[in-house]
Amino acid sequence: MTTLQEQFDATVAHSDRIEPRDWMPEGYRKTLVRQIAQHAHSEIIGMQPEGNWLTRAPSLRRKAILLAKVQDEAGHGLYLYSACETLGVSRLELTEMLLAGAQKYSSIFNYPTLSYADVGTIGWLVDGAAICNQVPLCRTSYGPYGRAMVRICKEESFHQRQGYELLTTMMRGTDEQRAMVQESVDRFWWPALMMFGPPDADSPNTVQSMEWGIKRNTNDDLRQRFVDMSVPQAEALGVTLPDPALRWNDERGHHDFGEPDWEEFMAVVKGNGPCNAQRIAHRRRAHDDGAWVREAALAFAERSAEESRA
Ligand code: BYC
Repeated sequence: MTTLQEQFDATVAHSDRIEPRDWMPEGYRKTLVRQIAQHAHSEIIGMQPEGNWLTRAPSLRRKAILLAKVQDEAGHGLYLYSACETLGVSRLELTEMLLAGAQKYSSIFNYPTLSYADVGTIGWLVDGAAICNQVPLCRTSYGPYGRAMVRICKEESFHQRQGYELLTTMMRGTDEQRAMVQESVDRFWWPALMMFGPPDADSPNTVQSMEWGIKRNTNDDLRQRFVDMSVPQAEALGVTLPDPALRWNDERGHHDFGEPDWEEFMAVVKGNGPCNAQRIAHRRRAHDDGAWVREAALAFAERSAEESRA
């Protein structure tokens, strides 16, 4: 007779899916809760830097695009919180852990958005990095997470295109607009590379997460893929990526590139980035402002249940 552990191992080895009612090791469940919650929080906090420009969009068309994108991020957060709830933890508990600093969100959203070009750069580089990281997650071993990722990736590719299209339009504009794009790319390039997490040698979770089929690639592999993908896009756009070490390596068949500032990354992850305090304060305010909606929904559900019992 096979043990539960053996059944789990066989499912993972065959790249089949683990589903919510299947037995799973406690470490697997905890790792998933950590990663999916962090991902969900990132989508929700990620609405803030771009939401900052909604009232100052340069045209009705740009405003409609940005509104749709920011709303999509809210949807992504909700799919991911739902996937996480299948692991036995409620959305309210997850939100409280975020607000208490017990769970993280992506470092990238702790940087400010200083010009409208940042909307384009976030679409191109931040959503581009997100796609690179998330396409392999469509094949993650946990069913609800993988299925959420399929839909999210489709929407992310629209997000990336709108960003690239905005930057292309600005690059065809005035010298001042081109300078805005370059300045924005200069600020976002390195933080975008940090989105993939620490170097493999300093990543405590990668080996185990790959064994469990939660992650399908290492942080460094995906970072390399992103650099290789971005270089020709930057050339087509006419911007310079701010890395003097960036060059094609014929032997490796990849671009060599410089080292991100990992001290800065650690500072941001620990809560000391330029906007950490602002992002969490804003999230806490939104949560408090929504208390009456949660109470009303709960009261309505209780009354409906009572009425149907009667
Ligand atoms: N930021 O062992 P490691 C979006 C933490 S949303 C902050 O390599 P792992 C979008 C990590 O949690 C983008 N923390 O970890 C939304 C771990 O901490 P603890 C969000 C980071 O999990 C709106 C420690 O560092 N995407 O695209 O194996 C608008 C050691 O790291 C970061 C996802 O969440 C970071 N960048 O690998 C636009 C994707 N990196 O808890 C766009 C799903 C690492 O052990 N997540 N840490 O203390 C993943 O793929 C993986 O969790 C990561 C990290 C690759 C991010």
